[in-house]
Amino acid sequence: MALQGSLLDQIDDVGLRPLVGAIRRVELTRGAWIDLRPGWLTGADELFSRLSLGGSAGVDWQGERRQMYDREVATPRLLRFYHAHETLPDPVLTQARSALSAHYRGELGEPFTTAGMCLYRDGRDSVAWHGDRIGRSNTHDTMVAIVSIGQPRTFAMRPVGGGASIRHTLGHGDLIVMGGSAQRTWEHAIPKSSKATGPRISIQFRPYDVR
Ligand SMILES: O=C(O)CCC(=O)C(=O)O
Repeated sequence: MALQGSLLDQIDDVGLRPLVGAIRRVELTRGAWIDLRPGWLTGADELFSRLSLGGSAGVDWQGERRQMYDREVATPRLLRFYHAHETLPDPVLTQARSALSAHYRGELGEPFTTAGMCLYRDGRDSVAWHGDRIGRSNTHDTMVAIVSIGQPRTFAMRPVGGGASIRHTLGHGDLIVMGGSAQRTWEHAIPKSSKATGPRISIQFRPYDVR
């Protein structure tokens, strides 16, 4: 997988910039909101290299299959889900989870615990419109925080039941947090791209029993 690096990433060690004072909140409809913190993670290209290695040095990426009408097809992205008790594949991800838990403690009332990871190998990899509605997020407000590294991809959101979609281009260490009712009243997707597109990894931090 060829990653075209960002100049900014090349001059930074892997780490985190501050959250306080650097987050922009966008209120959506029906009690949903997003927080945006571009370039939160520094050294994103270096982290990408570490995580995209297979085997013991990186992440044991797994393909998934799903039933589509009468045939089984491969899900178009690779995945690895880290349960709360598992060690995350890089110390900076543990720091990121702690920093998010500390920053949102008052508003969320509980820590982020799990880390879902997705590898989009090129523009053909994608995820269709959905809300993260397994568990308490099906009935309660919550937060899902996503850090994107690698090539930027469109992160699209639209209201459930219809309405204009919004789009943000996320990669190279950008953070988006979906909050309030966003998992119930809005949907999100990473659309396919017909342009030449390098690989992207997203890391999603969620509280217990939200998926
Ligand atoms: O890759 C992303 O940023 C979104 C991932 C996502 O929506 C999911 O895995 O539920």
